[in-house]
Amino acid sequence: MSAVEIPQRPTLFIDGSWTKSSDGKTRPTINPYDAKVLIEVDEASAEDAQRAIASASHFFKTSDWPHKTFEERCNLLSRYADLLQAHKSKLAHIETLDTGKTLAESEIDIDDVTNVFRFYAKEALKLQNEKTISGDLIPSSVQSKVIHEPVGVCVLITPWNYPILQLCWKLAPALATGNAVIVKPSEVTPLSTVYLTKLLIEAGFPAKSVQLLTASGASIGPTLTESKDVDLVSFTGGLATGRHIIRSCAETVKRCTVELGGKNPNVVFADCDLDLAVDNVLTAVFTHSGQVCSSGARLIVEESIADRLVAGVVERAKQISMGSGLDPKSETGPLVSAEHLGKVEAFVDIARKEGGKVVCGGMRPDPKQHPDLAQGYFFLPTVVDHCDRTMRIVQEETFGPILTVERFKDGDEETAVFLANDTAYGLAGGVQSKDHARAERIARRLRHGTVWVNTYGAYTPQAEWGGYGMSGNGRELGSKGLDEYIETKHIWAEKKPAMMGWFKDARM
Ligand code: TXE
Repeated sequence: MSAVEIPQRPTLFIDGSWTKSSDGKTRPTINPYDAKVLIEVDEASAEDAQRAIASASHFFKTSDWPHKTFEERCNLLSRYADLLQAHKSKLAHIETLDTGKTLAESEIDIDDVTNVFRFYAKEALKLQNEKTISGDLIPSSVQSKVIHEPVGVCVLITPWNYPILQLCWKLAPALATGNAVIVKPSEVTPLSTVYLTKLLIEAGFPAKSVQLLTASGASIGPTLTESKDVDLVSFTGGLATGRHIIRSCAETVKRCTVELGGKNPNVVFADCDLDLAVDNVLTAVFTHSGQVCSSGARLIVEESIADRLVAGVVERAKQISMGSGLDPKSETGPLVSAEHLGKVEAFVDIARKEGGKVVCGGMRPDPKQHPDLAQGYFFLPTVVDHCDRTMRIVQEETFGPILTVERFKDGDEETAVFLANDTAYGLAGGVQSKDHARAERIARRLRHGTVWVNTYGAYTPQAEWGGYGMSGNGRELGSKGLDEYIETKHIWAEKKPAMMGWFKDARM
C-alpha cells in the first residue's frame, strides 16, 4: 500500500460538516489493480440525501452566495485552481489507486481541470456585463436589461472513468454562477471526490455551498432527481441510467443535462500518414483501457490500406504494457471493476458469435505469463476485424479496450460518412487523411459533437463538449457550459410611469 493518505471516514459532507451515514452503512472501495479493499466509505441513506437537499435549498434561499459578485466567486475559482496544483501529486495518487488509470493520466486530468477552473474564473466574469436593451423596439422611457442568476440547487452525478475531470467540468461553472451543489460521485470511485470536496472548503467556498453524498445511484438517486427542491441535475454516465434520470426529472420539470457516452468512429483514408494513423487509432481506443466516452472504438478504413493498418495496430497493441497505474512502466491499467470486466468479456463472446474475427487479445492476460496481473481486472487490448454495421459489437458501447474494424471501398466517401454516422450516439469521431480539404469536408458531415482531424482525444476548456443523438443533451465546457447553470431574467423598468390605458381610467 502506498504512503499517500487516502481520505478516511466520515466521507459525507452535509450541512457544512463531515458526517457518517444516518444508518451506519458503509461500502468498500476496491483497488482494481489487485482487487483489495482501499477503504470503507460511508453509504448515504435516503434520509441523508434529504438532509443535504434541505441544507442546500435553505442555503441557496437565505445566504448571500447567489448574490455575490461574479468577481468574488471567480476569485475562489482561481484559488481552487492553485490548490489543485499544490495537491496534484496526492490527488493523482488517489485517483490512480481508485480507478486503475496510470499516474501520468491522473496528473494530466488534474492539469486539465486546473485549466478548466482558470478558464471559468475569467469566462464567468463576462456574465457581469448585463445587457441593456435600447432602440426602436422599446419606448425611450424604459430601462430594459437582461441579467443572469444561478439556477438554484444543482445535483452533479459523476461516473467512474474520470472522477476528477467529470466533476470539475460541472463544479467550475456551477460554483462560478452562484449555485448550491450536491455532489454524488460513482460508488465505484468516490475517493478523489472526497479529497476535492475538502479542497473546496479549504479554498474558501462557503461550507454549505457544497454537499457530498457517497452512495450508490440506486439507493439515493431517486431522492435526488425527484425532489422538488432540486432545480437542476447534471449527469454523466451510461445511457440506461441517463434515460431513467431524464424521466425522473420530468416530473418536476427540472433542468437536466446528460452526457451518455458514444460509439465513436475513426475514419481512416488511404492517403493518411500510415504510421501516424496507426498511432492515432491505438491511442484513440486503448487509452485508459477504452473506458473513455469519446474512445475511438470503431475503425472505418479505406479498403486498400485496411490490412496494413490493422496489422500495424495489432502489432503495437500486443506490445502495450499493462500493470499497476503507479508503475511508470505501465502504459495502461486494469478495467475499473469485476462487474465491468465481465461486461467487456461478454462483448467479445458476442462479437465472435456475430462472425467478427478476433485478431488480437479477446481475453484476460495469461496468469502464467503475467502473475502480477492475475488478481486485477485486466483485459488485453482487443481488435475485432471484419465487422459490419449490423453487429452489436459495432453498435453498442463496450467501454473496454475493443476496436472493431469496418471497411469501405476506395474513394467512397459517402459510405465512409454513412458508416461513421450509423450509430444512435454522436459524441466524437476522428478523420485521418493528408488531404486537408477532404478531412474538413468529412469532419463537417459527421454528426458528432467533437471531431479530431489527424489526431485524437484532445480537448480545451474553451470549446464546448457534448453529444448529438443519444450521447446526450446540453454542452459542458466553453461559454455554453456556463449557460447550463444560469437563469436569464429580463427586467423592464418604466422610468416615467403613466396610466397604461387598456381599461377605463383607474384613477382613484
Ligand atoms: O454507469 P451509471 P455504470 C457507460 C459505459 C458503462 C455503462 C454502465 O458503457 O459500461 O455506462 O456504467 C449514478 N439515479 N458509461 O453502470 O449507472 C451512479 O451511482 C441517479 C459511460 O457504472 O450510469 C454513478 O454515480 N444516479 C460514461 C453514475 O450514475 C444514478 C461513463 C454513473 O453510473 C442512478 C461511465 C439513479 N437511478 C459509464 N443509477 C460516460 N458518459 O463517459 C446510477 N446512478
